[in-house]
Amino acid sequence: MRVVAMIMAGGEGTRLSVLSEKRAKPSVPFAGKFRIIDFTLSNCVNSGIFDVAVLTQYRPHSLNAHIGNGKPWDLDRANGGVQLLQPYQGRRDESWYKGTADAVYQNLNYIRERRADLVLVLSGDHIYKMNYAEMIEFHQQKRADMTVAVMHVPLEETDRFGIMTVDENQRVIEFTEKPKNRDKGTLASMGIYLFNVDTLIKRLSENGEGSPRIDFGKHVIPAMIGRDAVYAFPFEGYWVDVGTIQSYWETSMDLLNPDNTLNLYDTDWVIHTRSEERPPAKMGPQARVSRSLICNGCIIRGTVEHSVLSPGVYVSPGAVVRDSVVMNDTWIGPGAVLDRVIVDKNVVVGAGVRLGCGDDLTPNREQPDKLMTGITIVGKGAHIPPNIRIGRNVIINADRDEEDFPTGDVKSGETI
Ligand code: ADQ
Ligand code: ADP
Repeated sequence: MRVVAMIMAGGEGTRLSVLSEKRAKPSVPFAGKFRIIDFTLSNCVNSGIFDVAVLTQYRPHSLNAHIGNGKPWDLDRANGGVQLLQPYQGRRDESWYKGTADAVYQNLNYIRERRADLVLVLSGDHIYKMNYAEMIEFHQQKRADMTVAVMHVPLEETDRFGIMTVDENQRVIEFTEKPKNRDKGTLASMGIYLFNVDTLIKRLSENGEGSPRIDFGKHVIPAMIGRDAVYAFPFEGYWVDVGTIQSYWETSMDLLNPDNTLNLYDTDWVIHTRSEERPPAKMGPQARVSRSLICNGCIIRGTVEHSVLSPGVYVSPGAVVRDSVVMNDTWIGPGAVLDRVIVDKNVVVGAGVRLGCGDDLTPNREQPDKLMTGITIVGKGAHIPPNIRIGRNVIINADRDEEDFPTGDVKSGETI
């Protein structure tokens, strides 16, 4: 059986706000030294799948640089390996991927050339560990045309997922994409699909009246129910779609929970990444670090509590970093206090700055749907002048210079 994995990495990812303004969502840093897509890429190779395509379109630079020739994942192979598939750029309007199914459709030749028997469609934004070989075995036992991985989700979240009903054999009998009403049950699609290649080609190639093939969840899967043998493969374990600032922050904090089932230290299921050489993390004489992940190249002279620090972060004496995520090479000045903040790369936090302070939970005025729970975000390369107080649900845009900062404090809910 020849399996080709197609990783969807082309969504706009606007719900991650400034974190995905300059990079595709799958290349947003996560858990200190990784990027989100590392989990899916590692799952592929750990499951024995070495034929992997990554379908990109928006802001692909850091994703391209990160994946490169695929060496960190052992995907730098002459036969198979990893391929980045961009939409054909010649005539932008026509060739842009209109959705997930259209992205695969535009690359059917790649699938044919690889002589695939099975096509595994994956998303580049999910944090989980899964052995796809078990799903493939299930698919073959059921003699399925398509198998979708499923898990139960809380009832109040069913409107974010494809929700389905199955019979006693796990065959899907009903599928509703993002139902508005909560009467469809809680069995959710994880957006992971395994197709027999013939079924895939057939269903993507028919584009008659009333059967568009733009998205898998909206168009292709619902149209298959009843016509094709579609089965639901139950997954048990940790799985999150880190699509929003809230879920990004919660998933980062989950890593610090001693009961978390996403074990990054499992030597039987290593998550691979591309990383630079850095010296070991160094703790100064007054350093106090608890319940945190601290990467190589960090120098800690202050206090870090319940936080995730990427490589090269400097925490000055008297500074406090609490319930926060701080990305590469950010400098935190003496006496600065960070509380519930996500700080992108190469930020300078001036001495004495208070970031994320007070109890005011006014939603962000420009992005109220993304920031309303008290998390403040600092975009890549911003320089925050010393001694100012910045409230909650604030967005500081990337590359914001000290000179452009408003004088005085920044109130909760502002974007600057
Ligand atoms: P969503 O994640 O909302 O729901 P979608 O927006 O289609 O669905 O994105 C799926 C993945 O494809 C994401 O990783 C996204 O970045 C990527 N993607 C989107 N458009 C793309 C394009 N044009 N080119 C390449 N990649 C693209 C889906 C299913 C639901 C299911 C949830 C589980 O539709 O049924 O429950 O995933 O998270
Ligand atoms: P990230 O913030 O996602 O980590 P990096 O700073 O690592 O991004 O950049 C990733 C790669 O993309 C680097 O090789 C960088 O040179 C390249 N890059 C970034 N922005 C651009 C751009 N606008 N045009 C071309 N290459 C870029």
